[in-house]
Parts: sequence; C-alpha cells; structure tokens
Amino acid sequence: YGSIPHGGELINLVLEGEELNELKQRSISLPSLLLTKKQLCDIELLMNGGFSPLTTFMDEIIYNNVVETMTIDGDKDDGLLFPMPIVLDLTKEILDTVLSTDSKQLALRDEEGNLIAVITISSYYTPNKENEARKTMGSIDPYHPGVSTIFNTKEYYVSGKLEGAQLPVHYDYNGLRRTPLQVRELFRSNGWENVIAFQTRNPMHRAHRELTVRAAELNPGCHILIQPVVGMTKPGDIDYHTRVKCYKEIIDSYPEGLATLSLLPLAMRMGGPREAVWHAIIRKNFGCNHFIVGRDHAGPGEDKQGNLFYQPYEAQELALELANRLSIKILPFQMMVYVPAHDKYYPIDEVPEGLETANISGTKLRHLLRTGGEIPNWFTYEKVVKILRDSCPPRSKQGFTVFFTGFSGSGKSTIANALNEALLEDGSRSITLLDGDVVRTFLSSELGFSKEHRDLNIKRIGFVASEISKAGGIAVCAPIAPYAGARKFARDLITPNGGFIEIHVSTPIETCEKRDRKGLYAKVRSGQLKGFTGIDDPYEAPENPELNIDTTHTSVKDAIALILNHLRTEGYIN
Ligand code: PPS
Repeated sequence: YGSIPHGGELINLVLEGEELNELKQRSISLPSLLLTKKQLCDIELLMNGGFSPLTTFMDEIIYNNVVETMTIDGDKDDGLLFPMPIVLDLTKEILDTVLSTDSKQLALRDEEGNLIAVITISSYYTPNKENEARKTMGSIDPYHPGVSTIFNTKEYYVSGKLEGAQLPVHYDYNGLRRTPLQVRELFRSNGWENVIAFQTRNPMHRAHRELTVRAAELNPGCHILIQPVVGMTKPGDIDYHTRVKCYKEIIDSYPEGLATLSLLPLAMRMGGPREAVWHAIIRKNFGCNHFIVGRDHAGPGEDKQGNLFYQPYEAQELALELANRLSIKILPFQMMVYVPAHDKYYPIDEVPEGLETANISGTKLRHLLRTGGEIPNWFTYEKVVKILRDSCPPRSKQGFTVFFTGFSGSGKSTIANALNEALLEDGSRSITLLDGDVVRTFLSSELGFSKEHRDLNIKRIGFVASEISKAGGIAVCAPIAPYAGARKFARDLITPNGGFIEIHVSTPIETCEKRDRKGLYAKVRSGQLKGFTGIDDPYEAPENPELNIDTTHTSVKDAIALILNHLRTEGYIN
C-alpha cells in the first residue's frame, strides 16, 4: 500500500523486550544529554522511520554529501536524495566526557530525564557552518531562521550507532500523532492506495481546503492526508494548539471520508527548495505517493531589507526537477484566490479573464484579528475565526512589559513608579514593578556587576516579565540593562507572550552625575566604587527603542503622558 519508503526500507530504531531492558539498564551508568527541542524532533523522526533510510545522525561523509550534492552517497546526478543535514551537535565538554569512557556511549534524554535513545559515538567532526548554511539554506543571513539554527548548533557533530528506548513522550493529541507505520496501517485498513499529502504550518482556511480538494479531483481515487507540523515552525507562527483546533474544524468541511488529519513532529528549517524535497521524502516514508508543493513552500519570507529569501516558485521547481528520483508525484499548485463573481476559488493563473479576485494575506488576517475587524465568510469558516480570535485577544486584553533602560540616576525608577500609579489608576490589569534595586534585593541578591552577572540579572528580569505578560499582567522593569544582547534576550522571551516596549531613558551621564541622588557617582570619583556604568563600565545605547526619554528637559508628568500615549496608540490600553 502507498509508497515504498525512501531507500527501500522503513526504519524503526525503537528496541523491544530483552534488548530494551538491557539498554535501559546500560543507560543508568552513562553520561546524559538533555536533548533540545530541535534534537527531540529530529530523533523522533529518525527513530520512527520518518527520515528513512537514515539510521542515525549523519557522519562527516554523509553530511558532506548531503550538503554538497543533496544525496546520501555523493552521486549528484543519480544518488539517493536527502537534502537536509540531520546532525547531533555536542559541546566539546560533553564530547570529551563521552570519549573518556570505555563504551563511548551517551544517553539521550528529554527535558524530564526520560531515556529516548543511546548513541555510541564512533565519529565526530567540526562542521563548516557557513558552507552548510550557504548550500542548504542558500543564505548566510542569521535573520533566516534555518541559518540561525545552524549557527547556533554546538561546535561538534557526532555520529554512531543509535539504539532507541522510546519515542519522545507527548501528552497532547495522542490520537492524532501517528508514526509512519501507523499511518501506513491506517491507509491499508481503509483501502487508501493512493494518498495526497498536504503540509502546513499555518491555520487552514477555505483556500487550502479548495486546493486540496482540487488536488484530489485532478488525481481521482486519492485520499488526502492533512499533515501539519507541530514540532518547530517559523518563530512567530500561530502556536500549534490553536492550529490543531482549527484543523479539527476544517477536516469536517471535507466530503465524507476524503481527508484525514495527522500531526507531524518535524523541526522545520524554513529551507524553501531543499525543504520541499525533504518534506516529500518524509511523506513518502509516511506512505503517501503524492505531495502538494504550493507557492513559497517552507519559505521564511523576506530578509531585513525586504528581499525574498527564495523566489515564490523556487521550491516547486526543485521538487519537480527531482520528482522522478523521489518516486513520489509532486503536485505543484499556484496560489488560490477567490473570485467573488463566481463565489469560487481558482489558482491565480486560471482566473477567467476580466474577473476580479480577492485574497487576505497572513499579515492582513493578523491585523483583522488584532483589531477585531470583520473576517469574511468566503475567506474562512466561522468556527475557525472564533478559535483564532480566542487565541489572539486584542492587545488591550493581553499582557505587556515596559522595559526601561538607562544610566543610574537617569530617572528610570522615578518614571517607572509614576507609570505604575498611572496604570493602576486607569486600568484593571495587575502590575508588577521590577525596579533595579528591588530585583537586586529579592531576585538577584547574590549577583555583582560583572558583564556575566548583569546579563544574568536581565535574563531573570526578562523571564519574570515574560511570565507576567503571559498571564495577562503588566511588568514594569527598570534596570540599567547596559548590554544590547541581554535586552534582546528579554525582548525575544517576552514578545511571544505579550507586548514589549523598550524605553531608553537617555539622560546624559553628565546630568546623572550632577544629580547624584544616591551619592554613587561621588563614590566612583573618589575611587571607592569601580566598574560603574557610564563611567568606567560600558553602556550600549538601544538602537531602536520604542521610546526615548531624556529627563534633562522632560518632566516626569510629560514622560508619563508620552508613554501612555504610546501605549494607547499601540492598543495596549484604552
Ligand atoms: S544591571 O546592570 O542592569 O544589572 O544593573 P541594575 O540591576 O539595574 O542595578 C543597578 C543599581 O545598582 C547600583 N550599582 C551600580 N550600578 C551600575 N554599576 C555599578 N558598578 C553599580 N554598583 C551599584 C545602582 O544604584 C543602580 O541603581 P539605579 O536604580 O540604576 O540607580
């Protein structure tokens, strides 16, 4: 039934019975690695055969072949295709620890400590990450999420025999998570010999439904497998819990028995063309023999300058070019657009002449959801809109963080305190004030003022603020936060959970010193205090703060008016 697995055999690395007991016993005395989210996703598909014919993480030869020729054996024109490196990255420290043991074995565990697999390290190498990024992602711009992932891997890649103990444990949607073998079994028991796979990382709307149904009409007798990614997608995407709720609704809109939903624990790299080929191989392993590649498949969008990382049909072209070597039928699709005059969807290149078209982009949709604007019925289903609206309340109902940064004595604390009062007077959300001194008393009492300690301090503030924002509250932070990296860390931690408003209190150091409210500058000048921010310790001024306030000429009252005005304009308060 369905397709032959890539390379001929469906891999299964999960041991059973005595072998499993022995592995578990053996693992007790081995050094352990807690797998990252990406590593967990990769190992799940290695172990269950989603990445067949791979039986472990790639060694140097296979890695180089894959990077340079998109094949496992290095034969560019005729070899067995595999376009994406699947690697296990380790720090030197862990690698050294493992290499110093007789067995050279490492227990791979999830964050709860559950044993997932044991790897016997038989080779290791240091990758040329720039080359990997350039060849596989077509870019070395760290703004590209896949490039950034490559640059953030640890310095060593390792390979060796992989023995599976259990697939990564999931507590959600267990009824919808199926291994390749289980999906194949589902096809067999239902008599679905030909199946079209549809990949997605976004909520599905009418256009997607029309596209998949059309694919089935053009390929009569095919069943449709909707297989959304619930591993890792592009940062900023709608979370998979919300998406799965939407998929469950949309699956009911298909003609009876035409489509099935199954979730894929894949860590996407957003690698466009190569990723499309990789997705096709994975679907082949899941038993599908048709794969839809739409417009801008697995594309990360634009770079900072607004240039596309990949051309809209680049992924399709590569997948089609390699289709006969993949032995899976690639179904290329143009973008589907709505034609109001016919109340129907058409691929954009098949719209009858002279007729107007309509479409709502992802960005526009997010805007409509945020502002409570009307989302028309031709675009999506009412139930989907409700799920999306519930998951994305208007900003005035979300939490947010106001993050002040500036020199000691710049006026941060005064403004933060005043803002606290003003927000309390005006709204109903709970507010937490994380002032520099308060934090250093309760959260960071053991820390000093080295770069490491200051960064750790900001990390802690960022974490607390993100939890407050997630719970719908307001966090007002007022540390010096002299380093841009730590501030970015806080921003990145908070933005998925709520707004982040960075305010540079840019009062010049001379003014701060002249005020010297706490007498600290005098201490610095008399040599009693060293490493003081702005005097003999660095301050990296924010490049693009949401607001900039210099208290030399701005009163506290005016500063608060400025901030409240910004919060109102951005929709955080009414
Ligand atoms: S940081 O860099 O963000 O971790 O600093 P922060 O936690 O905001 O703490 C700054 C307060 O500590 C006092 N202090 C110093 N500041 C800067 N440099 C040195 N070496 C230092 N030693 C003590 C100072 O009172 C800061 O408080 P604010 O409220 O900023 O005046």
